Amino acid sequence: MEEKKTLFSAVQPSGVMTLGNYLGAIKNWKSMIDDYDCIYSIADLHTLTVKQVPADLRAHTYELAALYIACGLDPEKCVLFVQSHVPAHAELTWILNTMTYPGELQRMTQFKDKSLKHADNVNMGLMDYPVLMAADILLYNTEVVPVGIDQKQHLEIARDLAVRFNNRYSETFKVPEPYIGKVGAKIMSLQDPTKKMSKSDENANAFISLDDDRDAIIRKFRRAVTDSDGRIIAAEDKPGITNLLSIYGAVTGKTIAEAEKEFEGKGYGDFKSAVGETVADLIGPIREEKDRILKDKEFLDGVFRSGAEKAERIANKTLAKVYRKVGLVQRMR
Ligand code: ATP
Ligand code: LTN
Repeated sequence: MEEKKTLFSAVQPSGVMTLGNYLGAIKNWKSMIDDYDCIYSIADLHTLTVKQVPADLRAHTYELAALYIACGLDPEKCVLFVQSHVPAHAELTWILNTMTYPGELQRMTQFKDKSLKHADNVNMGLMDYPVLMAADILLYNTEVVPVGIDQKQHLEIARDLAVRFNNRYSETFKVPEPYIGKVGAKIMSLQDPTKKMSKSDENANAFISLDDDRDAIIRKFRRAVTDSDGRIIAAEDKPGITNLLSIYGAVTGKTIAEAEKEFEGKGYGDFKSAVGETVADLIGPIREEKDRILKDKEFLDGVFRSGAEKAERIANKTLAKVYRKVGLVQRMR
């Protein structure tokens, strides 16, 4: 049998996932499980780059795991683990840090945005975020990384570091490719459709959380900021309507053109309600399943344990190879 390619991705447990995270990332992950060796992580070390309430971080980690499984990521069919449970991630980050230049990290859009947003806590970890992400990916000989469009720049760093290491020490890492879905790669805020929908937005009306109930979802869509032109078409000067059309398309599998046709002649009110209903139908069952799984902490701890064991086996092999190549003396057992 032909060997499957390895796929790696992760989400930070920085809050409850949004519709943006789902449509931009997780939805694609499920459909790739049969075709790739899939490794999905909960990037808790990344989350520490902005201030966290410790108890909330712990709760969000279990929540995200339950959500992964509720979204169809069967832990029997993929490796599902918590990043901090596999020390090799932090260890490879150190080695990669010695070959990364501050300028490469300072020009990252996310670093600039988050530095402004968290001006009281611009720490080394925030700047080093893409190097830890590169370590995540490179430890597993990953070939494909499904992410939303906002992560493309970070993936470039991972590629550059892989090539740099290979050139300096001989072929070691595979050079990973991003996989960015055709629809839903960038879902915008419902309150400011020129900004991406983000789970850390201080205005809860700006995002749909996968924890929102039916009423909240429909209310948020009814309040979504649009324009006053009245036509339901996608256009550059109509970011609000365009965003709603692409959400509708991503959820139903219809193209934007098909969605435009469906709502031709309808008013914005009806259109917004229809999008809200469709999204509520999608999220309701996922939320219920997540809540059911979340009650069983023992099950989740078991998933974490076996996930970390499987991940560690691959990661430690890569790390040992890296340590050897850079000239560190092997520890005797
Ligand atoms: P935070 O608000 O804490 O920065 P976030 O909501 O941006 O977090 P991440 O955990 O950084 O979410 O991202 C998880 C995945 O979801 C990534 O693959 C990212 O590209 C994708 N993603 C995040 N926001 C969107 C969005 N609005 N549309 C599409 N994909 C998104
Ligand atoms: N930075 C990513 C989360 C993440 C990730 C990764 C994604 C951490 N490590 C490795 C892909 C591969 C984000 O989506 N904000």
